[in-house]
Amino acid sequence: MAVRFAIIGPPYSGKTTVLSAISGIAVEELPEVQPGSGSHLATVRYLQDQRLQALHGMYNSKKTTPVSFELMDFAGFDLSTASGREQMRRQVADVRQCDLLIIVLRAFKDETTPMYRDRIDPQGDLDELTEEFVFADMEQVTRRIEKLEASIKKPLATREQDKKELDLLKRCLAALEQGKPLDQVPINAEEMKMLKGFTLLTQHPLLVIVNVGEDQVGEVFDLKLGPMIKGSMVVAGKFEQELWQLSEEDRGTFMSEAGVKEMSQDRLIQMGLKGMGYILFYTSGEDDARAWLLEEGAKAVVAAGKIHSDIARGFIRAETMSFEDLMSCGSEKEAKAQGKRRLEGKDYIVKDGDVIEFRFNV
Ligand SMILES: Nc1nc2c(ncn2[C@@H]2O[C@H](COP(=O)(O)OP(=O)(O)OP(=O)(O)O)[C@@H](O)[C@H]2O)c(=O)[nH]1
Ligand SMILES: [Mg+2]
Repeated sequence: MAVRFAIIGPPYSGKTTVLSAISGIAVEELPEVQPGSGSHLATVRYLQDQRLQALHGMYNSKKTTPVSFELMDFAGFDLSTASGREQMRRQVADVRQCDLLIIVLRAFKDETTPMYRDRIDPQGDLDELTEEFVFADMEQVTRRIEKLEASIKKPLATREQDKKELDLLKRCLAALEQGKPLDQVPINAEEMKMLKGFTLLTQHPLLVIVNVGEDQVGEVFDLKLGPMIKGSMVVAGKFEQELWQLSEEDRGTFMSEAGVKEMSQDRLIQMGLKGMGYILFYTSGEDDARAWLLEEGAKAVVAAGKIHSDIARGFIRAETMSFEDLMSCGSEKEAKAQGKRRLEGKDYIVKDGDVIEFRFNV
């Protein structure tokens, strides 16, 4: 399944606008998940990948294939009413299935857009939401603890395993009660597997986007993010959404006038990859310059398998250059001449930005 980002936050914070600003897809064209639900699922192609663009330029490839991600935009979480909380509960099951959660907070001022809780308060909105996540996880963990406590009293075959799980969950609950994210709880590999099935919200990497108006670009938002949040960025959602409709040249003019240095797609994806523990490697040639997504720490043979299972099966070697070496040499030929192209085996740990040609035999 594709890697999926959830876009969540209070009502009217500009989640759908930000989705459009990140993906370049106009709001009217966003596909709805369930008609009338107000949630959308869009595919964002990482077109602003600068390394990929540079490879395309160097190899003069006929095409480029960026990595893509799914962005799932949810209806606003209204924690101020019972029905809103109920609606949030229903949506949380889908949020849990996402790989990365992006919280969009409103900082823009606009009289025509209703204000959640009659205020514009990004810090307050963030604290409310993260607290709610901790509660939701505590509830889930507590339910399971109760079940396990009952079951270990019985002479079941699963008793030893249940005891281990109970011990783990009690430690997790204690951390949650102190508002600590679970990545601060010492958890071994076996326990990690047990915990995975719960898809707890606070175990997801969380990022924050502060959605500002054009007039607020450059303003500093000194948010207290807390230990749960992996990173934050300011995005002028509505402004950037409109930029996609312009020619490249006009876009540049508008951006410098507003003081917007870069489009947000690149920064968000970089931050997201880091938060999730993914890297990118590349394959490049006359036909196609292509980016591939890989788990950090994965071996060359695993990278080969991302392209095709045959390449992994018949793996001989991975001819590897770092992106920086390749660029500083100016061409693949020169990189080879300078000994910058390494012959790596199956167990080589692929690095972010490696440009690889796999040799295989099937
Ligand atoms: N002025 C201004 N308006 C914005 C900005 N971002 C969003 N809006 C407006 O705010 C309104 C709500 O934006 P949406 O993107 O639909 O907000 P949302 O968070 O998806 O809303 P729900 O899904 O209903 O919770 C729209 O009319 C947007 O045009 C902004 O940066 N500046
Ligand atoms: Mg929306």
